[in-house]
Amino acid sequence: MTLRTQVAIIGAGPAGLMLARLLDQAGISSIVLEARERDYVEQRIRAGLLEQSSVDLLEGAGVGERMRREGLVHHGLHLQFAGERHHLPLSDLADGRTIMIYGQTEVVKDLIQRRLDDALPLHFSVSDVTFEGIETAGPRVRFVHDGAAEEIECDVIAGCDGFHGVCRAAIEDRLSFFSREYPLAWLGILAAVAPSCDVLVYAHHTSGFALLTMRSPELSRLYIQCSPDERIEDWSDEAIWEQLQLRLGLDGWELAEGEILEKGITGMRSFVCEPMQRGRMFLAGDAAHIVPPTGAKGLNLALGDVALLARGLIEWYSSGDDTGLTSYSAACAARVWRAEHFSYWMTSMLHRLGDDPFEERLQISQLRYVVSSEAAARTLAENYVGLAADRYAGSLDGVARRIGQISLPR
Ligand code: RFL
Ligand code: PHB
Repeated sequence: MTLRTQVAIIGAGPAGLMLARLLDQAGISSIVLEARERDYVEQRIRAGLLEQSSVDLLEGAGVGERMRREGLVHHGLHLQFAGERHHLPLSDLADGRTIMIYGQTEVVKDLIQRRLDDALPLHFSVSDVTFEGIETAGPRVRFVHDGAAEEIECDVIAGCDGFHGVCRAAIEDRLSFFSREYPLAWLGILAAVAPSCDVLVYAHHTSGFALLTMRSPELSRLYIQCSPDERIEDWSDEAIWEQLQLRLGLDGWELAEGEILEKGITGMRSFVCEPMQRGRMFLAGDAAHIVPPTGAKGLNLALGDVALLARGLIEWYSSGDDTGLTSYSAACAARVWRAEHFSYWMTSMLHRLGDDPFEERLQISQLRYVVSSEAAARTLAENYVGLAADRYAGSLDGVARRIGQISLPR
């Protein structure tokens, strides 16, 4: 069967679902195709920290009601190193901006529920997604759903299918890639225990990095640095708690333990592709870039991309002006590269990077600087809560000139 829509969206992660919602608000039609089942997409535990701009976007899109009720607003965080814990008052340092703890799983559930309540097309468990005519004004998407071959005729394809998706691969011969692998991974757990601290604790330790974060007043999320070649089966619950106690431990403070509900290991990489577009295919979120999780930027970047893409599409459909679309990639790149640098910097400052004591002394010196100099603390804070888009105005021109504006096939 041949279906017709304005925007075909590949992937029902936060990027694809949010784009679909923003377009629907503006009366632009879309069909969302997702490779996995609904349950899998809704249960996949990943990020948990939203910048203020992401919170504002969700609210503006009319899907922020549960987040407002259940999300935890934070004004600061703790940095811990050399047996000391220091508070960083993020909001005081960053123009009153706050962050919100609300799981990516919950963001995805809210967006899926809204899409289904609105009775708009969202197909789970699709396979064999392929493309035709990406560089023409009439691209097509072919896929298989419920055993039947289907086709979509559309104006634009939004590649929101994550790092391992098919969209970037379909245009990769014209893209440049920038990447870095780290010899690091995070072992993350979700535990049925009240968070032992009311703010996040980022801990530098000679045995490796640890992070205390949370999902709700009853659920803790905790991470420890491990090696990317380790297997989760080889980590007993006792061994995980032992490392968490060691790395997060502090005189006069206790880390409460609880049942481990979920555990997994995630490798770390930095990756950017440029440009994030070819012809009528636009990439957004993890399909176009990856950051190590230390800066908590992945989800926020994905939402930032689709806010720009939606704006470009709305302008184009309403007035024929394609400036927002042709400069989409350049506009994203400025924000993406800032987040790439911040995530790389946080990662390098906080993880055990080998056995070199020189490296460790440099890290401690940098951490001391961050907690003792207001200028250094402000640098961390304003990047962490998310720099306002207008801060990039100066650099945008340069990036646009370097990458060039990209024309749209007519
Ligand atoms: P997603 O969430 O990966 O969604 C992409 C969706 O596309 C589907 N898909 C396809 N659909 C149709 N056809 C195909 N051929 C398809 N191929 C794939 C996938 O099933 C999926 O549903 O990308 P999106 O929307 O760009 O969102 C990005 C965020 O998910 C990501 O940046 C963050 O979650 C990264 N990340 C973390 N970020 C943080 O800020 N803090 C964290 O603690 C954190 N933990 C994580 C993470 C990413 C992880 N991954 C990718 C392995 C933990 C993990 C395990
Ligand atoms: C999380 O809550 O899962 C989280 C928070 C901050 C990070 C990474 C992950 O830097």
